[in-house]
Amino acid sequence: MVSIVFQILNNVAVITLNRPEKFNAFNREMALEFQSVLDACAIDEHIRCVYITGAGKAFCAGQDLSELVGEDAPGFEQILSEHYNPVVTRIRNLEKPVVVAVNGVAAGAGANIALCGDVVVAAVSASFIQAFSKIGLIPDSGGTYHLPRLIGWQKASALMMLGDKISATEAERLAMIYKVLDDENFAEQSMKIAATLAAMPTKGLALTKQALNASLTNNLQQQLHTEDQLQFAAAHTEDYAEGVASFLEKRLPVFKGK
Ligand code: LHQ
Repeated sequence: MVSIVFQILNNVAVITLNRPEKFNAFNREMALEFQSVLDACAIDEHIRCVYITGAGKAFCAGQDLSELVGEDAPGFEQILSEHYNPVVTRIRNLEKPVVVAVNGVAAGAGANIALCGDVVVAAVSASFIQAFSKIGLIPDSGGTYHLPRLIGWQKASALMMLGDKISATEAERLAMIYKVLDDENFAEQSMKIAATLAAMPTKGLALTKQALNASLTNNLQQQLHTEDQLQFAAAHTEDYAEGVASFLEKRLPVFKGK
């Protein structure tokens, strides 16, 4: 692995985008390595939360623009279908919570991949920019799907067209992200959130994620039906039994992610 650092700390998989000299911009290698570590997270049952961050100053500057020129440049169709779309799909379909810790600037596809997280936090000095319009492209990596749903049509439309860089504080105010955290102990504080999630009922969280995904396209009746089915599945997990037992026995629960 060259462009991604992959570590497992207790039950948290830490994925670090690791091309700091390029602000962690995506080249083909990084996109393929990212997919392969997300696949590893999906099948390893010891991993109960995934934490994604960037090495160095930036979170991710989107597509490495220097990869787009020259004879070996990948085609646009290849870039979306083989690089970004599989990453977005994997994060949204992963049956585990994904924390995205935006440690610095998140631009273009980097900004929109950040928005795929289940819990997105940012360092106070971080920023977000829908950089696409500045080079004549349209927002991709699920941005046109997630951003208007997160912050409303008008704000999304203006940010995508104007390409304004917004601060992490503004992103929090707009409800684009969950929370801003201090720069000083950002890694530690954001990892604490991941550790909390990793000790929770993993299957219940995965079913919650599934319900939220379905809600993006369901009507109310369909969603109530989805909740019926997913709640039934949650009620058959060991962690549900432990949750109720520990409450009645007035003790702390020990969830196993089963
Ligand atoms: C970079 C990059 C970068 C290479 C910073 N590439 N080197 C989908 C469909 C198909 C094809 C196209 O792409 C896509 C998806 C996309 O993501 S399109 C959008 C691509 N991204 C951008 O257009 C963002 C370009 N970068 C910027 O606007 C700025 O660099 C940001 C706002 C990210 C950071 O600005 P500053 O803090 O002022 O830093 P900087 O501009 O000085 O950059 C630092 C270094 O990182 C610099 O290298 P150098 O060797 O000069 O120090 C940049 O060249 C390099 N870098 N982004 N995307």
